[in-house]
Amino acid sequence: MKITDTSDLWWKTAVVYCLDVETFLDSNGDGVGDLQGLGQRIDYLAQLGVTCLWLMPFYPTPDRDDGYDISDFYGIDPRLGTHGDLVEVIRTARDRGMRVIVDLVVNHTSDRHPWFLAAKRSVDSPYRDYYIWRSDAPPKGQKNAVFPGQADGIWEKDEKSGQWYQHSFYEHQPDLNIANPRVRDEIAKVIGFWLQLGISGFRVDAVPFLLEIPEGADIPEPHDLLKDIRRFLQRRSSEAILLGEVNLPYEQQIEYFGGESGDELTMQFDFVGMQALYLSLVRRDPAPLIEALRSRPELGTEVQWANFLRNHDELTLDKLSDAEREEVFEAFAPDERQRVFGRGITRRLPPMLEGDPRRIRMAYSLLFTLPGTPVLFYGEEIGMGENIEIPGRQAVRTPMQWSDDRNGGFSDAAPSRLVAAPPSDGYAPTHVNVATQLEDRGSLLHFVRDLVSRYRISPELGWGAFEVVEQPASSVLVHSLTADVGRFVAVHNFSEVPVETRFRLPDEPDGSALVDLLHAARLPLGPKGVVAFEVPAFGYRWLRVSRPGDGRVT
Ligand code: TEU
Repeated sequence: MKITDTSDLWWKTAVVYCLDVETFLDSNGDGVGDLQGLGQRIDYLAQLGVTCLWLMPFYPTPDRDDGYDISDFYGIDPRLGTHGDLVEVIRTARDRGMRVIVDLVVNHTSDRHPWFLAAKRSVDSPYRDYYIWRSDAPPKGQKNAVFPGQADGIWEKDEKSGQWYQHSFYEHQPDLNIANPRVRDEIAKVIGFWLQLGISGFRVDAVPFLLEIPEGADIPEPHDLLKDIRRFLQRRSSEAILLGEVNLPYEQQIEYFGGESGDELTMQFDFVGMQALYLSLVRRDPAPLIEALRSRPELGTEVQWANFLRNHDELTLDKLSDAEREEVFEAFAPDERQRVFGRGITRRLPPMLEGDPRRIRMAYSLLFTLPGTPVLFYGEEIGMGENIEIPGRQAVRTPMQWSDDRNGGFSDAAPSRLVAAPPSDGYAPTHVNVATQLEDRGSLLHFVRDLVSRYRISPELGWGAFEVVEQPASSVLVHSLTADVGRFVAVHNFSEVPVETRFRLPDEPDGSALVDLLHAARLPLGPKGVVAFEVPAFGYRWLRVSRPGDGRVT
């Protein structure tokens, strides 16, 4: 047995699926999705090939930030069910080979959280220092809140004490003071609680904000706090992970992995690569993505990138230059209503690509072949669109579309009682739904399933060393991932023009061939490892190097 047994690091080759319980399936007809509903769809997710469910916040909440404003870290929102229902979900998922991770939102609480209520009641309350206060008015030109236009600065006055509390996000989300050791103990207890219920880790919300230490606080290096959290997590559960939301440039992300020692976040979303990918899609040119991937730091064995095309927030373009952002806006969000915060797009992928199945499939093929672990947002597998009638980030948070029945099979409630209205355009449930696509072998759902199953038997994708393979076609990206199990070569044409690609894999032994994993085909490598073929408009190929006698059948 090797010291790093790859099967321990399950998350290096996981297929993560993010969903919000309230928009997945409503089992009791009140218009709100619930845990029992989710329980009924675990088999659907298993059949899709998902190996890790990420549940967005399901805690008690005044619901002014879609559940990211939490009023009890240990509870379950009563609209969604009970702890018993959650345990059933976790257990059923585990039985079908799926782990569950949950959101850990400890940068802030809701202003309805009992800690904040107590903190406001008296400056002498033991909970006062759970939050961050200043006694004088914040200076003009202060730091802006994360949601421009929705919060004015990051300080809000508490009328009773005349002091100001810090909130990085909405005014109703006071920031917790992580410099206070009692707050750190609370966070550890929350982690311990959910682990004990059987979850396999956390998606950690807004990590850089969490590590922001109030001015003048007497505290060691903030990253030591993250290291403490990680140590605690691993003591309680060796398989558990921290998947961090760190929307920062690559150089800074390295610090959140814990640098060389890799002892902070286990995984981080690749926001930079995601944004470059959109610029590449707009330009029909892989160059921006190639540049990002080349500058993406190589990681040690025990950490990982999480790749995604869309998440529940706006498609942020904040890491692009102003001109590049404008370019993506013009192509993918021509209508002002499709933009938010001056930096992001409130749409899902298929409408941005004008519903062109070739482009949509090419984008998902890319997602699954990028070095790392893919993360899907619910509904991506069937090509759901957004509801443009709903302003802001909520537009992409509409109910899962199960069938062409009323409410898309999501709920029996009157449409007016639904937690969110499905789109009524060409992406309405009558046109886009699971039931219809299950019956159609040529559907996007079956396509994504095929990608998932191929991803799962190609550990090179999660483990391999990345390399861009040189070839002459400028609209084509050929990249390879090499691991001890073998070598994977992916080919993607970003343009509508079919083009010939020709490349060399000089180090492969004589008699090697490329096996096409998506279509039954075998391309022998010529002398010096040369191979050439035509890539169709927006085409993609998944190729595995088959070496003489390597014994692999797939
Ligand atoms: O988002 C935190 C965060 O920093 C986001 O603002 C994200 O980086 C940004 O949208 C990209 O431009 C998390 C959740 O994902 C979000 O839904 C919550 O509203 C937010 O925390 C506050 O809890």
